[in-house]
Amino acid sequence: MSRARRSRHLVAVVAVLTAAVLVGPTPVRAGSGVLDVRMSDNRFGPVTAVVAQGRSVEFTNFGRVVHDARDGTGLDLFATELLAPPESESIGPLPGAGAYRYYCTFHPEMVGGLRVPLRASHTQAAAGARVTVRWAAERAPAGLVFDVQRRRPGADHFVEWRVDAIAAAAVFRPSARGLWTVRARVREAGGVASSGWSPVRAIRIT
Ligand SMILES: [Cu+2]
Repeated sequence: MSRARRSRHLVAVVAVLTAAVLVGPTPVRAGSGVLDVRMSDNRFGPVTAVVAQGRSVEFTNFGRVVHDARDGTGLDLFATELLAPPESESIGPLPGAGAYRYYCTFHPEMVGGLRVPLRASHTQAAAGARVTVRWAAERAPAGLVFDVQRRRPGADHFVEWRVDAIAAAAVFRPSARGLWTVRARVREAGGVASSGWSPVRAIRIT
């Protein structure tokens, strides 16, 4: 290989690596693993699965016919290729805490859900203590925001805590004692398309 060719080759490699860093999926963190979802004829298994923040999901076709898995939230977060058995494809990580429904293009009865929970630095704390509540592994990607709601002890409804949030976490410092619950979702910035609400995270203040 001539020097000129080699340097062109190197430039191309650097360009590809840079593009991978800029647009590639967020790497799965060490020890976080990947959630496996099976496709069969015609269902996903498990139908509803809990996925930790920052984890990817791998769909594998164990059936006899082609399937895919496509985001049904309206946020267009993922869509696998058409997977013929025994192909598999990973998607994600999902942007943050929420409930994400998805479906197969070819089989209307083939629907599934992914639930990403919130995390809290403490599930129990003294009044006035700082509890870090984290609804995403990373800040909101371009075009998306987080909504976070909390429910006071004894209250029958949630109220807004963060709206249009870009940050992935916040410090919660409640003074009222009792059981607080927090939930979050991912929403289109300036729009109404959103994930469903995440499973609630309970924090007991003593
Ligand atoms: Cu299908």
